[in-house]
Amino acid sequence: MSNASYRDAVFSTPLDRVARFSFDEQVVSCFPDMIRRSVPGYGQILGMLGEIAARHLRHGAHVYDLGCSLGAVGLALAGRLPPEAFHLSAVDLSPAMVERARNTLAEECPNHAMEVVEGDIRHLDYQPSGLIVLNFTLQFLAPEERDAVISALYHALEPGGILILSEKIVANDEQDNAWLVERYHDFKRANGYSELEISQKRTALENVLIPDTLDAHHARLSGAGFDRSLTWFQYLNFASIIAFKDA
Ligand code: GEK
Repeated sequence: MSNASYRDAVFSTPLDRVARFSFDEQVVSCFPDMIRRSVPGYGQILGMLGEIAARHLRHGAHVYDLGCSLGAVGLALAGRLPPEAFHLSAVDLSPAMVERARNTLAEECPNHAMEVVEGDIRHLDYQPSGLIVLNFTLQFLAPEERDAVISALYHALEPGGILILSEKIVANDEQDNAWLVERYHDFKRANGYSELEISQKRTALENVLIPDTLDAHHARLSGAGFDRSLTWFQYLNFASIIAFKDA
């Protein structure tokens, strides 16, 4: 498959029944365009990830990128850190994503040690790591499966290690949430999505992407053993959290 990237028109035709959203070939080919136009702050989070890693990562540490899609986290880290600074395992459940990520990382960063593994983050045998990134991935697991994954990641982290967790979130207050969702739809309109695309994607993601509140995320991290967690980024109903395991 070529590495060509297309504009996201996945939800631009009126379908009789809107399929559940899945990470298939059609989504993969337009993925970079889709995520940039539909996740507020996506580029800023990736850019800052390199800075955070440069500050926190023990030299030569192992890094996980869980739910790597096309390998953007690996690209961001390799763009900021030299090859000897870290080695990375990028994991994704979707074979189409894994194939593209593997090609991209090998082509763009041949000197960095970055492997791409097809696997399910719910059942991985995690190795000790200094940094684990879940960039908009936990949200696709069923809510009842999230505690066990976060707990496994806490145990995999070395003392002094950090977890970066970026997620679509829901506000505690219904009125606040409605405002955030409305402005999020404005954000998508401003980025060229039509009313039909916005409403069809919303339907497709129903029951596939169930967001937690920031409070629920922090409580889960604390319950898993993390010593401290803070929301370091928020743009509308999208946020990124850093969680620390003390040295
Ligand atoms: C980025 N982090 O560009 N195990 C492994 N992968 C999974 C699982 C699972 N159980 N469930 C879903 N995925 C990326 C963006 S996208 C976010 C992450 C989005 C994978 C799924 O195949 C998809 O590639 C990814 O998680 C979510 O920084 O599409 O909004």
